[in-house]
Amino acid sequence: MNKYDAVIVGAGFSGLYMMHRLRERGLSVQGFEAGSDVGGTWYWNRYPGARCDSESLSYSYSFLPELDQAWHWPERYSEQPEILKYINHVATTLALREHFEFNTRVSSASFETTTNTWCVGTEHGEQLTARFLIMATGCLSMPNWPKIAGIDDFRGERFHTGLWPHDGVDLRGKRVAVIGTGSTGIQSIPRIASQAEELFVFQRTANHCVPAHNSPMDAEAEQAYKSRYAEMREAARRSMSGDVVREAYINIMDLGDAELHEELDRTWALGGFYTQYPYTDLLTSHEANERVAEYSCNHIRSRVRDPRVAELLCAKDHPFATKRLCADSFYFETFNESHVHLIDLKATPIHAIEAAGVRTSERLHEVDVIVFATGFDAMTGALTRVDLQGTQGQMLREVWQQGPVNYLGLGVAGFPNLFTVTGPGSPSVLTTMVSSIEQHVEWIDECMDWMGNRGATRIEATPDAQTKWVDYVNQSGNATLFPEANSWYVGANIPGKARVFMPYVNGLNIYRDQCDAVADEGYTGFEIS
Ligand code: NA7
Repeated sequence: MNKYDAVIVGAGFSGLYMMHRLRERGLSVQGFEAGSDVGGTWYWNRYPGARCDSESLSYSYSFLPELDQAWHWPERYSEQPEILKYINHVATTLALREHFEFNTRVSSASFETTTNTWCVGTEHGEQLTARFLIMATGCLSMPNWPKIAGIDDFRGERFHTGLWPHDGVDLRGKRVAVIGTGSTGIQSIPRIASQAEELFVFQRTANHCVPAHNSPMDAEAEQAYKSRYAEMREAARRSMSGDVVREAYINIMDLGDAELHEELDRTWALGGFYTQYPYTDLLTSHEANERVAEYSCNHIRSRVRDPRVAELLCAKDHPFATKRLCADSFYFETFNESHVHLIDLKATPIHAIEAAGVRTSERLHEVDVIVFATGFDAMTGALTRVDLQGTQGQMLREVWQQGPVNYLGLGVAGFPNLFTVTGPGSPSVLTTMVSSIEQHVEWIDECMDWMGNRGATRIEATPDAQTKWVDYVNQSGNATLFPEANSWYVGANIPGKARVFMPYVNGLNIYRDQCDAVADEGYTGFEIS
């Protein structure tokens, strides 16, 4: 059986950087990736309109300053092919591909207490051992196919946005159903509408949405950013959001109606997360939140001609930004087109999928194609699908049945030498992902280096540190409005999943300091031997 210092699972932004760091220190590392090439999220999500909702100049690695200067991002927010091109370039330049085995899922891993190593198995039956197992498997990588009766009876074609065919799908002249109106639905629906002969959008819950205001990259702004890149990167590292936006400096409840309106006009004109980050009380005060939600709905009402449709598109069942805020590019205007129909599943739920289309309580909608924009088993799905077995033979999926537990979002008691990159209990999805990924990868690498220098072979979160961390993460989350929404943040999109608010809400800056303090104090909360 081949023996390695580490196994890395996943070749997205996380796995590639992890591989680079460990290889740079001369460790022997084997990577596995389910896809046929690198890219992770940006490899799989090739649906029409797939675009990052963090700005291009900040959504990239910060450890390649020369590439920062040389790389040109054509748009303010990058489309999937541009990001994949960047990741491919990095993988080629740093010669990372050769350390990964592609088209290969890791299916099992069990910890051997006698040797302090992980025995890792793949779906192809390979077995190998490694001192460390690093799960760089992403937060949104396990597609969710809803359990709708008759789904296999459908005669037409069906696609999940997160598993979109590499050579695209020709929707011209077709009658298309899109099920789901989260970020993915909202990005893809305008593009699909531009091709389809007829489009039926099946909406279960209207989502809060802000304009993206994507545009070609402004040459002057790009130059100005590049001239201060190092400073921008440092500011991002020290921020709550992992991005260079001004944060938490306005209290909504301190503003009168006219002032607030003017303020929201300003942030709506900037678009994207600029509409969320400036406000201190947006996610803690119902009253503040409702004022913003009302402004947002009025924005929608001004863009959609049919008042009945406009009302259906206004999110009313959860506070603003407590589900992942969606960034739209002409989403609402799409419903002004005569071939686009909005079906309100609250009024007329889907009963079944039949050979000819989607049957709601009202009627059969005959279609040629069904697009499932139904999201992911987020944050835990990619970890619990692997048979990860700890020191007592326990499976991670059993340990996490009532919700994920871990320490710092990095390590799990009973699973020594296992690290999760951007695991639940870390800031991850509430930040610009690449910033959080880099923080985790660097922390893990430094920890492994520290252990190596001391001849330590085993590190494990203590149950006590884990309990305290989980309580702290839960309490912090519960002090906000986030848990009120039936979002993937709380696992509500997956039937039977425990309802726990999973991300860490206090910001990347505070989190980073906490992780650094743990390391500086000799990895308190971990047992090292
Ligand atoms: P999301 O945000 O989880 O959205 C999934 C959508 O699919 C959402 O509107 C769901 O409605 C809907 N859905 C899920 N299951 C069903 C069933 N059974 N019937 C009808 N509608 C359903 O996933 P996305 O892919 O859009 O975005 C995921 C993240 O990727 C995003 O937040 C960004 O961070 C990138 P619901 O709201 O649950 O009622």
